Amino acid sequence: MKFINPYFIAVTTLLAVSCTSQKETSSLKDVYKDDFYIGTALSADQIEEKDAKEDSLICKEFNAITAENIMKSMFIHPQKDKYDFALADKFVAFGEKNKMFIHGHTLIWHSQLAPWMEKIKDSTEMKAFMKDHITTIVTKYKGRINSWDVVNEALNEDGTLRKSVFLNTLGERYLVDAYKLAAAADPKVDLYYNDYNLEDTAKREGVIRLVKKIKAAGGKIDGIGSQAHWKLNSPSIEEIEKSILAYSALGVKVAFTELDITVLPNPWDLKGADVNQNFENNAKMNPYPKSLPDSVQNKLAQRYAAIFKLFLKHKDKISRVTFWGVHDGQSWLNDWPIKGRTNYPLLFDAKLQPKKAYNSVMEIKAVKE
Ligand code: 9MR
Repeated sequence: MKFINPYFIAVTTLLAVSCTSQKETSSLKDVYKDDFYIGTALSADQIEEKDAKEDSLICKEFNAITAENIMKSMFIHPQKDKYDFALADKFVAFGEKNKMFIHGHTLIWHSQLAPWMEKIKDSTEMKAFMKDHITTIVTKYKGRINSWDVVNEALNEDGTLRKSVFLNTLGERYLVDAYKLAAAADPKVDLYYNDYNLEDTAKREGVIRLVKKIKAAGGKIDGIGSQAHWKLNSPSIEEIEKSILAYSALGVKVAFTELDITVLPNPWDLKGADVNQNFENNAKMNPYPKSLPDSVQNKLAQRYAAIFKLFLKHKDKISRVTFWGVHDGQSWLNDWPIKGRTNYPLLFDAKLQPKKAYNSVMEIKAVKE
């Protein structure tokens, strides 16, 4: 963890209204305190502390935060000559006030770009954009943000490079450039590559090639973030373990950065399902609109227990495990890949109550590792 000035602790303790009254029962962050950070993604409302109950749950259970959306390019850099740091400032202040590990998400991502960025046509313009964007944002929070997703989702499923506006204008040198620019702006901050499906063989090989290339070209990369948007039955524990071992063998940290587990049917898994079909309001695709049956709660709890057992086995390699949201009600999985469903992917339900999955994650720490 970073050095924290005692004066800062004294001042922030006075300001820390939401977290000070939080002792009583144990929590995720307490039971895993010697293993890895336990994080959550925060919505704009949570950053603005709009709901006191959510706020105290966040403070009680988590010691790391990621902004779910507000640091993405379209929000933080809406126009070429205009940055909007209002919510990002609040996010960082929230983390500091509550002495949390603060993760920045994300600097270079093909998605959620501001419209003006989509129009960048040539390498000169793109080089100038990357230099300004990365340097301005990383410098602004230098020494305050602990790690950054420098590049997000640069790979296709087969491990080749995604044809993004960055690749199209600069070629693959954009990757090394991004890491060099970030390291130049804050030499001490940890720099991550973040992506999903990183447990699939082809993509895993792609990440390994990418990290080796960045290092060989003199870029600084400190970690790999596996987003971990997983299902009840996949990826297998063996595939997850293979990835942890392969990534840490590269000499970088491994983080699980957006963990959630869908319990709903995926249209693309259904035999013969036509992905163009409109699944909205289809009861088959939204089987638990009111509550999750015990049988599925149990499956989710077992899946989370198996995953955390594996994480504990490799705690020396894992820096952080972050859930993609605090509670089921806010999860992006209620709207993807089909809008308006009711999903149950996290440890707390929409009423902020701990689920069986929460108990199972807590209980495995009670059993001797
Ligand atoms: O959870 C985020 C959701 O609210 C946004 O609408 C969406 C926009 O692309 O991004 C979601 O978060 C994504 C994250 O930034 C990157 N990895 C995948 C996440 C889920 O889509």
